[in-house]
Amino acid sequence: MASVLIALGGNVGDVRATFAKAIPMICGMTQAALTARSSDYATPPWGDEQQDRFINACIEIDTGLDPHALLFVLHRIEAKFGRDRKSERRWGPRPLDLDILTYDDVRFEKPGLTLPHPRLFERAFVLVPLAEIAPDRWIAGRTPSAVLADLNTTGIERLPPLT
Ligand code: A4P
Ligand code: MG
Repeated sequence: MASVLIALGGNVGDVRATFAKAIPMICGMTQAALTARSSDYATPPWGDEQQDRFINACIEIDTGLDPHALLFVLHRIEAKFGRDRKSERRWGPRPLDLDILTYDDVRFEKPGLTLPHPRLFERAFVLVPLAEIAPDRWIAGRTPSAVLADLNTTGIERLPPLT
């Protein structure tokens, strides 16, 4: 089994309801156990600022799927929640984005999949939820809590659990 950290994001529709349905679907479709789930966070849009704020979260799962099979399943789940990659712009609005942040200590760069996620350490919207569940995890020689200390987290708001 591999320990995998996954980032969830979205800003179209009821994203928190989407996460609540997508997380059990991820576990079911990858035969995975959920080992950690962060809070949901409201985050200012990054990259393309002309869009609604996002909701972001991170989860940790244990799965037997290899990285490419896992990404294939994650893309299928994104599509089930209405994501259409052909009609969207880079860093633009989307109902659900599922990125593999880390897969055990695997490091590779292949067409369509780079591990750890190449832009992980630039993004407070990823690192704030990640630091909640894995603050001291060594990822390519760094830890989320240490990197986060140097990033601007203005406007990121931790949301109370849904009742
Ligand atoms: N890919 C390569 N490595 C990976 C990996 N480790 N995990 C490939 C997942 N995918 C990986 O992804 C493009 C391609 O990257 C995939 O087909 C896969 O083969 P994508 O998610 O369609 O691309 P993207 O989203 O346009 O680009 P990128 O750089 O992944 O950006 P984001 O972060 O996903 O951008 N602001 C806030 N506050 N919160 C957000 O969640 N998200 C975005 C979307 C922009 N601004 C945001 C947020
Ligand atoms: Mg992405």
